[in-house]
Amino acid sequence: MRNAANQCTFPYCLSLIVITFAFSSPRKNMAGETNWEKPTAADFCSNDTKEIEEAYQLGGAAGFARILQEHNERWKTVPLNIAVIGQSGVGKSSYINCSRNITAEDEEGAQVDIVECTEEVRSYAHPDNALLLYWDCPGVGTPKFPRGTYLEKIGFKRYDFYLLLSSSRFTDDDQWLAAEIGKLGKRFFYVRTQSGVDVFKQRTSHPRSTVGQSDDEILQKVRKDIVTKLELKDAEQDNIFLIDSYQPAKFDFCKLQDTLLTALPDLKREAFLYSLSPMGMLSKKILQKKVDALRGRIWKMALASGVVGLLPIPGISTAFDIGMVIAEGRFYQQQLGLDQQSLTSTAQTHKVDVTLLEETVALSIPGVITKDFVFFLSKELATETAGQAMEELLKFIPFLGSLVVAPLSYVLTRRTLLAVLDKMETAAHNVIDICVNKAHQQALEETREDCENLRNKKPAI
Ligand SMILES: Nc1nc2c(ncn2[C@@H]2O[C@H](COP(=O)(O)OP(=O)(O)OP(=O)(O)O)[C@@H](O)[C@H]2O)c(=O)[nH]1
Ligand SMILES: [Mg+2]
Repeated sequence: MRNAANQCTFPYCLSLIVITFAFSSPRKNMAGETNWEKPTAADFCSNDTKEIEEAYQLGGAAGFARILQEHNERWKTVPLNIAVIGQSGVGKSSYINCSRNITAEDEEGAQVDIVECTEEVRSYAHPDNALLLYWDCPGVGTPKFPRGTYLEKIGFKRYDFYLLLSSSRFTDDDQWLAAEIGKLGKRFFYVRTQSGVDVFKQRTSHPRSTVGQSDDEILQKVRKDIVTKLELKDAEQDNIFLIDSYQPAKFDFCKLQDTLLTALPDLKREAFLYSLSPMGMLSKKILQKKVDALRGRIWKMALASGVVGLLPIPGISTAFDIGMVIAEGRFYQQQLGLDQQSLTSTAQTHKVDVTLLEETVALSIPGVITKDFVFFLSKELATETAGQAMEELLKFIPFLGSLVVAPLSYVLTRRTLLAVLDKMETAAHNVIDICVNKAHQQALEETREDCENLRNKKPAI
C-alpha cells in the first residue's frame, strides 16, 4: 500500500475521489441552518504546504503523517523568556501565578508574601508549556539587590520582553529600569498592579464624588501620572496596563496579554496563545483567537489522518485515525478551559457554582471526549453530506496535487474535528456568559450597598 502511495499518479488520485464520500466543514448561517464550508486557501499556509510536499517526497506516506503532526506541535519547542521586574512587594510573584492560572498555595506556585519575599532570580514554567518561562526577579533597590548590581544579577539581557511592574506610586527605580531596558533596544510593558486596591481606596476616601464613576474613570488619574512620569509619547501610551492579579477578568489584564501576543513573532505567539486562559480573563477575544488557532491546525490533522488511512496500521479505524481525533479533541477541551480541572478553577475564581458550569458544558459536549462521542458525531456527519464530495476534493487537490490522501479519512477527520471544536466554542461562550452575568450581579449589589450606606451615613458633627 505504501508503494502505491509513493508511486501515485493523478489518475490514481482521481479513482480515489470517485469511489469515496467526501465531507466538508459545518458552519451555521444567519438563519441557524448548517452550511458546509469547503477548505479555502486561507486554510493553507504556503510555506507549510511546500515543506509538507517535500516531506512527502522524502518520507513517503508514513513520514508525511509524522511531519504534519510535528508541524502542529512545533510551538512546544520554542523557548519564551519573560522577565517580571520591579520593586519589592509590587506583585511580581502574584502576577506570575495569575498568568499560570495557579495560586501561591499550589505546589508550583511562586511564593507571595506581605513582607519582602523573592530573594533570587527564579524561573517558573507555564503548566502547559515547559519552555514558556516567567522569570520572577527580586525587587530592585533592596539592600541585597541595589541598582549597581541588579542588572547583572538578574541576567538582564537574556529575556524576550520585560514587564516592569509597580504599585501605588511611581518611583525612581521604575524610571531607572525603564531607561535601562530602553538602552537595550528591547520592548517593555509598564504594568501597574493592585488596581482593585487603588479603586477601593479612592472610593473609600471620596465616597460622594466617586458614586456613579466607573473603575476606568477612577483609574484615569493613575494612567495620566504614569504617562507624565515616563514622559511617554502618544504611541507609547498603549504600553501601560493597569491590572489586578486577583481580578484578571477586570481592568487591563486581558489587554496586556493580547498586546504581548501581538508583539511576539509567529511561533512564540502560538506558544504564548496556548498558555492563556480565556476563562480566567473571561475574554471572548482571547477565546476567539484560540479557536482560530485550533481551527488552523485541523487541515494538517485531517491530511495526516488521510495518509494514515491508506496504511494498514492496526488499531486505526477503517475511516480515520480515531485515537488522533480523541487526543486532538481533548487538547481543544483543555485549551478552551472546559476540562474538569479548568471548570473547577473557573468556578472558584468567579464564585460560580461548578455544577452549573458542568451542566452547561454537558449540553454541548461530554465531560471527557471519548471514542463513543467521536463515533456518534462522525456518523452523523457522514450520512448528512455525501453529496458534496467531488467539489471539496477538487478544491483540495490543486494544493497538494502530488499527494495521495484517502479522501474519506481526510474529510471525515476534518469535519469531525471542526464539529467538536464548534461545540466546544459554544460551550465556552456559555461558560463565559454565566461568569460575566454573575460578576455584573455582584457589581450591582455592591453599588446598591454603597448608595445605601451613603444615604444612611449621618453627617459628621
Ligand atoms: N489586591 C491585590 N494584591 C496584590 C496584587 N499583587 C500582589 N498583591 C499582594 O501584594 C503583596 C506582595 O505581592 P508579591 O507578589 O509577593 O510581590 P513581589 O513583587 O513578588 O514581592 P518581592 O518578592 O518581595 O519582590 C502580597 O500580599 C500580595 O497578596 C494584586 O494585583 N492585587
Ligand atoms: Mg516575589
